[in-house]
Amino acid sequence: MKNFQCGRFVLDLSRPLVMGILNVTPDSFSDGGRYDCRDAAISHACSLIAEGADILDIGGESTRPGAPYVSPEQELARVLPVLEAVSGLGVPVSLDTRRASVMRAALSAGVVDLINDVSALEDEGALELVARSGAGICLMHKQGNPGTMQQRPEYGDVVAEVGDYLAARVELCLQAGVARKRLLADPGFGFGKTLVHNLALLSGLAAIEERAGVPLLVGLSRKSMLGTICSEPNPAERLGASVAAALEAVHRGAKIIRVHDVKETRQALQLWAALNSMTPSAVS
Ligand code: 7PM
Repeated sequence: MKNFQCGRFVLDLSRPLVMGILNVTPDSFSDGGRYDCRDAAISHACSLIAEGADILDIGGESTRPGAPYVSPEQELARVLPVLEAVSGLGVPVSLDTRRASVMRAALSAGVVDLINDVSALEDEGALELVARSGAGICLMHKQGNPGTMQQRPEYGDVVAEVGDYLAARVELCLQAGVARKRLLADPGFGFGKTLVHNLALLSGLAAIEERAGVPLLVGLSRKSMLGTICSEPNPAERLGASVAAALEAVHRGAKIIRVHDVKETRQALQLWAALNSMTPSAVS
């Protein structure tokens, strides 16, 4: 049985887990400012938990191309009150940040269990800092930087390159003293990838997990690749595609799915688990 250790929690990865997205950025692309104040964020957190979220992911800096600059002070001022309020709800709390200073403040306040970093702890000092904590770590791949990364993404073999990068980041963490059971890897759908790259990564998830040597967390929820495939410009109208993508990711080996729509994703996973628990003869 595979366990993932993060902060105060040990999570059993023998069934897929759902990470619920709680954005506290007023400019975030699909929750468009609805949860930018503390009380609204807390009530959203409670609904996500009631819907069955296994982890809450909280971020204060939008990584959307062209998003306005958020200073480290602003980012911390947004996320810290929410982290403090939700860290007592009985569910592991993940902090989506790229900044070592934000990580340091949240870790020393004792209000986060998992650091979810779209730049895989590349910020100066981040690796050492998080290694010394007991927090879990999600290492994500991206090519380029949020402002420009979708302009001209280029790869030779995208599955091999993403796998190699994640394996190298995992190795650095291990060398810094992080136990393997504290690590997750994420191919970073949409972060410097074309539709063709994203589809290759989804089909290649098993190879990426094998190369990274740690369980995979995957985020496809409402992403623009789904909008492209389904001709749906509005992210909030991509629920069907998001649920289908989550199922496919789990089928290909993802252990944690990062989603906006917890209830619907859980239902689909429950149905899928029931079908897969039957023997072929029982199904027919
Ligand atoms: C604007 C553009 C707002 C993009 C939000 C996003 C991931 C993540 C994000 C992911 C992990 C989103 C992204 N995506 N962390 N943070 N994996 N680990 O679509 O795919 O939610 S932000």
